Amino acid sequence: MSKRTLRVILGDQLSTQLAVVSEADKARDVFLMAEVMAEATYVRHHVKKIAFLFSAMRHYCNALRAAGFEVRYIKLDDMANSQSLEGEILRAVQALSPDRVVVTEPGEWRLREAFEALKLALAIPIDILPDTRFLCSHDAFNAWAEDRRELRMEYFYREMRQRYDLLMEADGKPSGWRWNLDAENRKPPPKTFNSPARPSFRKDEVTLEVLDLVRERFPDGYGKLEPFHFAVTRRQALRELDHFIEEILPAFGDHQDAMLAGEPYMSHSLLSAYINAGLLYPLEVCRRAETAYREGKAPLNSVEGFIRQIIGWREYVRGIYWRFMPGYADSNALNANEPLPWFYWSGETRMKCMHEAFSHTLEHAYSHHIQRLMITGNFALIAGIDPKAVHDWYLAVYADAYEWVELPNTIGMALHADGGLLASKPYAASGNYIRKMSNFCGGCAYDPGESVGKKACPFNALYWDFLARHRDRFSRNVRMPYVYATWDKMGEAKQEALRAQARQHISAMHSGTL
Ligand code: FAD
Ligand code: DLZ
Ligand code: SF4
Repeated sequence: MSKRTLRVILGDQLSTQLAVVSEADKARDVFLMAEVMAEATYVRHHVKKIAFLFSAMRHYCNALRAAGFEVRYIKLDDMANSQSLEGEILRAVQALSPDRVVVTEPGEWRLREAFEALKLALAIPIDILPDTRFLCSHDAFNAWAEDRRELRMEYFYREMRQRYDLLMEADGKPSGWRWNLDAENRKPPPKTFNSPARPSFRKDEVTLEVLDLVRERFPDGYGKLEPFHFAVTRRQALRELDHFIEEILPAFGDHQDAMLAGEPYMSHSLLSAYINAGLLYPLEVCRRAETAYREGKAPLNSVEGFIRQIIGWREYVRGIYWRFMPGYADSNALNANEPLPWFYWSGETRMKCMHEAFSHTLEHAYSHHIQRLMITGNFALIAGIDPKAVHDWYLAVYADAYEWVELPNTIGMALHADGGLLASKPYAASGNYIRKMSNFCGGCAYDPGESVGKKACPFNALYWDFLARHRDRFSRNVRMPYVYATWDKMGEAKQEALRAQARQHISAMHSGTL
């Protein structure tokens, strides 16, 4: 009897380039894919995220079958479904008697632990293969990080540019003679913004069935299920990529940090959910952007900024996650203990900037980076909200959220809870930053120019109170002395008024009236 391998594909591993697929033997091997409640409920996922993944999984299964592979696909409602991935692997092994199990390394620590434990429970070998979609392996990241006093993304990024020959010239210099054009990408929002319609895809029978399933099984799920515009196949995701490269990329850089009411996307790509689930490859996306630059179709500040997010930040946060887990998840360097206010889930707050970010999130399972970092993340940072609760929220509400990428962004970048391992300076900002970078304040119940009193913008007093609370830690930071000089110049009476105002904001936050 020839040997038979059970090949497991998780919901965010929908890539034919992975060895688990490319090395499969059509005549003997069998794939396993399973929709399970354990994955659908370990946080309160946005219902669009569940529907996107289930529909993409079912389409991927159909493509494998059409290519002649055998797939054991377990639907959420299948009677015998054990409702966990480990349970489904055990059931498949019993039913199919393979000689070994092969799985690509999962993107979350908890699942890798579970699969390691399975090795002991199974009488046959289980091989956990590296996830080769990433451009920097664990070994390569650890070699880079070893012996460095500080793990700064910028230096990691420059090495990645050279390794993958992206935006490099024949003389070995970076295109445009600069590695990083971020300074050109912080423009305030334009007075008029032309937002091109984004692609929307026809819902076929597979997607319609999944939408019915999600509606029925997750009636109290977070967020709005419809309208549902997501691409659910590689072909559709490639159309989304084409559209971004041709219509949006040229303006990506200029508007990267800007925010406008009613504009959830600005000039961002919306590609993260597809890249993370495996429908697009990070390198192909970067090469397409580089080609647009070489052909004169997109300026360097846009293309460099975009590529940096992918081969820089994306690979770097993944390296940080695996290097510092499992302890990283418990980081709370600033000793932040406030419970997450309910308005993160309901979206109901008088703060227009927060309300705007929450409504994009509820509606689209998306908000762009600056809203995640400088609005909802910044508020959680300066209000001192418990990092674990904030992490659970970010992991739940975005269609692109998996722990390997979400946790370092939340714990490290937004909350500074890792004590500055990832970001040298906390991303704390007052209402003035939000006023400058958005048009939100005009429609707000609060006034960004006021720091105390009834109309005082909550970001102002909370910002100063945050800096005062953590003076010992931050005053030593070379990038912070001017803010402490401003605080000192205020004098004691003003400082006390700001502290009292911050306490009022925190109690309004708890009572749901902020
Ligand atoms: P664009 O702005 O168009 O960027 C292009 C691509 O670069 C993205 O598709 C993404 O693949 C990559 N990228 C950009 N910034 C980052 C970053 N900081 N880290 C990793 N990749 C990046 N991103 C996720 O993919 N999943 C998450 O769960 C997630 N959680 C976040 C939580 C917080 C608190 C913060 C501050 C950021 C988080 N990010 C996360 C990073 C970033 O906000 C999203 O990748 C981005 O908003 C996705 O939208 P886009 O595809 O339009 O991105
Ligand atoms: C996020 C998710 C959801 C909602 N459901 C499933 C599922 O039913 N089956 C599955 O294989 N994967 C699912 N996923 C993705 C996994 O949670 C993901 O593979 C891990 O979080 C590791 O990144
Ligand atoms: Fe946000 Fe303050 Fe502006 Fe209101 S005034 S939108 S709370 S920054």
